[in-house]
Amino acid sequence: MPQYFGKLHTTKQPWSTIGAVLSIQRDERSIHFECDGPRLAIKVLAPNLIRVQLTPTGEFIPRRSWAVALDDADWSVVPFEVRETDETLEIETEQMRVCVDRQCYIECFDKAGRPFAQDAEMGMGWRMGATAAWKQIQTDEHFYGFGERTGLLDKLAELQTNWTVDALDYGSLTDEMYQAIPFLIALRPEVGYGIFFNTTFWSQFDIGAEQPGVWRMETRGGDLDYYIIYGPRPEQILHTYTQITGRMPLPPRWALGYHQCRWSYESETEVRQLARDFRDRRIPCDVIHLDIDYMRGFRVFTWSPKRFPDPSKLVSDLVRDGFKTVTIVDPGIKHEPEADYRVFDQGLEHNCFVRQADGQLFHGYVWPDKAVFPDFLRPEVRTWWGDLHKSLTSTGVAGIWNDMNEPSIADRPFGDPGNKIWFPLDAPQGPDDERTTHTEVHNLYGLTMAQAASVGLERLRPTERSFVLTRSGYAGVQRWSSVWMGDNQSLWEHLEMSLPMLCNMGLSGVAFVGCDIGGFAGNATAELFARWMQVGMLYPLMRGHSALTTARHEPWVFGDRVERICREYIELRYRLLPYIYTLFWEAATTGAPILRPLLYHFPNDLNTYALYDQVMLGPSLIAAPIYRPGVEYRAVYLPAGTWYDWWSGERYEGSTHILTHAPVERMPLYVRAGAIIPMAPVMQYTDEHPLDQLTLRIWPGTGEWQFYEDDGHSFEYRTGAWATTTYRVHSDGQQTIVEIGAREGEWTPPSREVRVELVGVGEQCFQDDGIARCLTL
Ligand code: MIG
Repeated sequence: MPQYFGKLHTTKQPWSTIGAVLSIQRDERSIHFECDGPRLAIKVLAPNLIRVQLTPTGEFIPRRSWAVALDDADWSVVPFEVRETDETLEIETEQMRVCVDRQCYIECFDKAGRPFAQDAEMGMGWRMGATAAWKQIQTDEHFYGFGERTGLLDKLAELQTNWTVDALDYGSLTDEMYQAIPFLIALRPEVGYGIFFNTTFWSQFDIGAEQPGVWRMETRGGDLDYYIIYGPRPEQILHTYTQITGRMPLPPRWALGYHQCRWSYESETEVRQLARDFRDRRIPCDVIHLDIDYMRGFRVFTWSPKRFPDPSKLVSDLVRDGFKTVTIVDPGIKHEPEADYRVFDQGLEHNCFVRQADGQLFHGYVWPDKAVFPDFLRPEVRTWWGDLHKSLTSTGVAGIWNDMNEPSIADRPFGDPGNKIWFPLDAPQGPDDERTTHTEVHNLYGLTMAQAASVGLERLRPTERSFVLTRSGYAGVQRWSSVWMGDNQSLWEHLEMSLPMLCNMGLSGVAFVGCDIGGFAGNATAELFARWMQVGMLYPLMRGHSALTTARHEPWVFGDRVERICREYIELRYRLLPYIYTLFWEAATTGAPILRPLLYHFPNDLNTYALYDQVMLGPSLIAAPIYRPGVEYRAVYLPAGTWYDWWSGERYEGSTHILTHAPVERMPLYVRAGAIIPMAPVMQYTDEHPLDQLTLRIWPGTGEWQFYEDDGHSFEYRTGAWATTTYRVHSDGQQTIVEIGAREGEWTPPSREVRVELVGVGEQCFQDDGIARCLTL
């Protein structure tokens, strides 16, 4: 429901609170507070990480491993001190101090004594079917993350509900979205912390909407379980948060190229023509997505014999021309007894489908009409489902796109004006020994479906990395899949919103994200499309897509001028791939976002806190796109330091605001002094040539860059077949010195020349033999 309408007023019981502490016990990792019935446990998992658990009944619900990748026992034990006074108990680690008073109010402090994550007056409480905690909002504190969110960057004064829905027609006021990621980052100068609210039940954050100065988290689960992660910097918070919920695996390099999608390229002929258009027009492209019409009557894991008579031939011809094929897979399986539809037959035989509490098969209506749904919470169902992908991978399909997995279900056949429904909340789900109901695991449907696909693909394609894309997910979805922001619209407002949306995903641990370039619903204009392709070049997932019945949105349909712009920006993407691939590696190893709001690198600069319309691609580039029609000028904020205009080389001293001119051919782009950007020649697809010419584009200043490479497609990097090279630049007043470190790792890049381009100064070349050297320019 749009936030605009606020919350419906219901009669609610007052909250019960925990009451006085009767006794305290300590063990190696935790402190247990016994109250009169309720119990509170505080665990120290790392010097910057504590876990708070409250049970009103005195019985802790056993922990389930759905989102949390690291069990409490897997953290190495860290030293902490405990001090008790009459009023409080203090827990002190190397990085933070936690005070708990006799009423169980929790307050944290950094080493300088600055408070954070302090309980507000209400502290923690519960009532029929809900538990909650209230915390204080400090002056200048702002809130980010929250997973997939519309609107702008900072979520102060908003309500954020975590309940996955098909958010068709979403706009700035939409609350529930496809993803539910109950995680936030609170930031003020010098102080930053994260909260992971470890609940899969319906939950909600109220960031000072109801009561200014107080934020609340509430869940419809019976106990309260959350992690407090001290930063203070966003990168430190994300590092720890992704230790808890996991990090993304390194995708195949081709998945970083341009993807072309439409609902639908609905026949082999059309797909072949599409591929030919890209190559003839010399517009780089790596991936073609096939939407629901490749199937026979929307039956998952089938091909339409009429429209795609020979999928293996098609897919292998595409491979020969440098294209990978990705197919959509929906969770709804056509209810079709005795029709030789083996997916339905097998699923029924092995009892894979979600049933109602009374044991009846649950069904709803989706694309194949009457449909049933696998219970992905059960490991054997995930294995079965994963193996079904063989019907696609055996034809050469290299990636899977999971849609409709909130799950999106109608209560009557498509065409009838029905309602969206979900499984009955009391529908049993999960394995026998962990049986629960849909109430608890609704938010996990997309996550577990993506997990089934990801794990299945690794079994079916054991030597090649695959690509997985999902619409729905929960905290930790990054372990299994990339994510796109569903059905956006061909509107300037949606272009504008795409940057803060993707930035907040990145600040929620999900780095591999994108929005449909050009907008999914509606018809883009030439100008909108050109501007969108410029912005799309920055999206970690760069995919153009458009809906059935809309005008076509391929890069060439808007005439020569827009085609030239699309080509130029897609080419820029391909030239930057060595840099971007290194950012993916960083995301995979540290949890850092790829696309970042400026506050990520400048968390003490209040000017960046609301800045939603500029982004950083990695640490070195700031883009300030145009996202309004007819606009050719815009203000740009350049934070502290020296910055160069990417295009003109003009130099600026930050922090400053400048007015820049950006005709439709230009997306304003700035680069940090001392930046070192590894660049490749333009290729029509990522693996057209090995990287046998590498350019290091360097801007005068002081800087360092660790460049990562591997073969881009196999899993051998996991066993050492990777290479990193550290480059450094500095100046001795007269000259600029570029140091090339010795190559590390066991992978040997192709023999190549490296061109070092010191922007505005000059260039030098050397043969890359992996040996350390020093250049003076
Ligand atoms: O009911 O598969 O968000 O990307 O093209 C619509 C058709 C189903 C919704 C997805 C969109 C996709 C479309 N799907």
